[in-house]
Amino acid sequence: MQDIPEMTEFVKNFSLRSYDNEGFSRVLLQLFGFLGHGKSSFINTCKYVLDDTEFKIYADVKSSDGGNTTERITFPLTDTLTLVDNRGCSVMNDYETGEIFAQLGNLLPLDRAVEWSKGIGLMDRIVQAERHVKSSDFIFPIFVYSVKKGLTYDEVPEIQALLNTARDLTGIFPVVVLTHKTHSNLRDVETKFKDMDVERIIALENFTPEDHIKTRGKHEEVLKFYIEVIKDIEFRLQRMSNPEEEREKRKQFVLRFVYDRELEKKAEDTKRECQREAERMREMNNQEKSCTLQ
Ligand SMILES: Nc1nc2c(ncn2[C@@H]2O[C@H](COP(=O)(O)OP(=O)(O)OP(=O)(O)O)[C@@H](O)[C@H]2O)c(=O)[nH]1
Ligand SMILES: [Mg+2]
Repeated sequence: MQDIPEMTEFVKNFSLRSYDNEGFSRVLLQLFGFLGHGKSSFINTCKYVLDDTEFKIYADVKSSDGGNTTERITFPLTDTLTLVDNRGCSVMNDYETGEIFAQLGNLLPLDRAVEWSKGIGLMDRIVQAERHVKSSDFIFPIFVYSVKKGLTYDEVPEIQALLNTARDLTGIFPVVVLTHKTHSNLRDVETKFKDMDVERIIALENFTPEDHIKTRGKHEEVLKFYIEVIKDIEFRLQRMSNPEEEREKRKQFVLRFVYDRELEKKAEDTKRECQREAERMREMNNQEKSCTLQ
């Protein structure tokens, strides 16, 4: 399939109804990643290519360094495919990763403001959201990373852990979308992601309000991305249990993740408290000794 109209038709006609899929009706292409790496711009790019009309801003794009998206917002592409702009995270820490996995596992409502909360608060929100979350959604993870930000060796283990957990949660190794492709870091960043065992990497220069001249190469790149994703969905669909069970598994996974993190945090707090206490005792002993000597 090489022809642009043919590829476009293939993507537009893709439907889960053609498969014996146990009740999945929609695919959520779940975008996740750090603040300001180009998730919203990628949505605008995907819509621009598939709709093939003039450039429109569907997802709000920030002119600064990010922190703009505060909700999980859905952007339907076709009857079957919907992009989800999840709230980005600034750093990897226990509480942000728990939140990311709850969003990624589709355990929090769509199209509502995201109020972040830690530990038990997040567990409550997951339970409360159950009424609003559809099991019939098939989850497909897409990690968006900006080449311009670069990637140091120190940052690799954190990202590797994030990608592995996303795979364990969804059953799919995330596709990695590298934005700002023309930046000189491309080779280096791409190699580091390949070394993390990422199977599918697409590098592109997003269409932006400043630059959205359509070229055949760019247009084809995005269509090829869609086709790769569809092939992955087909493969995975044949190996999944029913949607209810899948969602239950994701829920258990995230609740356990949050619970384990809370326990670890408590253990660390207790250890720190004991160390502080020991330090205080030592100081008191030293003071007593110096008083006795005087
Ligand atoms: N040149 C260029 N600019 C880009 C690209 N992708 C994003 N940008 C710009 O980078 C900035 C941040 O992009 P966003 O799409 O808002 O990033 P985001 O991940 O949605 O950010 P948050 O929602 O705030 O986390 C904007 O100014 C975009 O125009 C790209 O591939 N090339
Ligand atoms: Mg955004």
